[in-house]
Amino acid sequence: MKVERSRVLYAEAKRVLVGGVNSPVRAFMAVGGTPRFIRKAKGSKLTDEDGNRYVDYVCSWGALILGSTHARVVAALHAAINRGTSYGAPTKLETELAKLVIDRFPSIRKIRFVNSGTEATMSALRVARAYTKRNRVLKFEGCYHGHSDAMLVKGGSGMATFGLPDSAGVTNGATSDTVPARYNDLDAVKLIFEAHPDEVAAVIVEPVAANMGLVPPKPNYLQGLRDITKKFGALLIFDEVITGFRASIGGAQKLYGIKPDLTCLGKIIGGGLPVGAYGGADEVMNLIAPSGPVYQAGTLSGNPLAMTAGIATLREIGRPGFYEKLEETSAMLENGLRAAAENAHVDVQLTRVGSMLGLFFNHEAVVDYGKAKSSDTSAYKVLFNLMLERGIYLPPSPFETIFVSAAHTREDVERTTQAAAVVFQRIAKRRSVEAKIEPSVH
Ligand code: KE4
Repeated sequence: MKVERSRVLYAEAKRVLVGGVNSPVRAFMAVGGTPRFIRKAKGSKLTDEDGNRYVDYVCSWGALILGSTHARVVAALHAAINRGTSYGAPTKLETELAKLVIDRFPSIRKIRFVNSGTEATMSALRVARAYTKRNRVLKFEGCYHGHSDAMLVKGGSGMATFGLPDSAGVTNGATSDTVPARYNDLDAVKLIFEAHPDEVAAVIVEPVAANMGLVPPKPNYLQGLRDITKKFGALLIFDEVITGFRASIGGAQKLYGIKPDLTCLGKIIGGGLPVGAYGGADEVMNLIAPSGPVYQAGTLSGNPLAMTAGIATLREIGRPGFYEKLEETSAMLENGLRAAAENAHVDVQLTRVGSMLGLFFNHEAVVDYGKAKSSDTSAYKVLFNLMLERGIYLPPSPFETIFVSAAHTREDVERTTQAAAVVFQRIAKRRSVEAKIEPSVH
């Protein structure tokens, strides 16, 4: 596969953009090789600057549930752009998108739009602290809530240690009130609350963890978090930046029947344009400026183009049969990948919630970050690169999620699973050769 243009563009980019990219995962550090510079996209396909076409399973990290350049989203943006790109003043579009979200998320009565998922979670934590008048926040290892200081905390047993920064430039002070715990482990949460009964303002969780690979919640796990937070007077924050309108039309909270106190959204509600949002009950959200003492603001928050793309996208996914068709395509992909791995006798854990899939080279079920990290990430690197050569663009990291869009076709899935069958065989063969080389340790 020719990648000369991407190679040249990447070298040029690295002279002026940090690492040649504007978000680290795009640099292919986890999988090696040259990041593909994308020229255009349509439906389920990406085309790079060398003219190579790929079936896209990144979908802008989950934002593009319709696929790229959906006709009605494009038409709506064409009309909107002639009315201006930003006014710094309120528009009826923000109210319209807010209503479309609130209609599907009964836990949300008031919402605030921002420009990223990071802003959404950062602001939700701020208002939770103001509402409860408490300082500590509990998060789970392997869950990602954007890059605000308080969320960049090292893993480790939350009960014993305060949060330690997991990034340069983040002070101990910024993370000392962040308590990390293991995902899918209710006992750890109970111990933390029993140790700090009146100190925890909020528990923030990805209701389906999608940033350590895809790790679904264990049965009753989310209900357990709901019960514990209610018992101790802490708020439960669902970070549904990925799962919102993805896990179901009402997100993970509808799928699992849990009512959080605050919900963070992003990605799909902007249809691929920059957007985030957080929302909840009036009594919590009315603490935010200008109604209350919690300050939060944003120049481009609720901008007319993102609102337009979001409205057009939510209208499309509200059409009858949308999720049923997405479920059918996603199940076909899961079954095809599973059969390909089994035929090659390669131990793969496949997880799926709706149109989100996880693929771990592991012989045990992956239920938390520790288990995810124990997977064979070098095998994932081989899978990624051999599939890329075959025109299948998987997430360039074993700790991301494979996304299916409404634009993915039966042919896309068949092409993907046929490529995977060949690649898994190659991985199996590589492992059997390695096994012969490695000294037997007995
Ligand atoms: P942004 O600030 O990147 O818009 O959203 C942060 C965020 C918050 N919450 C969840 C559950 C998220 O998954 C994210 C961001 N997702 C990653 C991909 N897993 C964005 C990709 C990237 O960092 O380039």
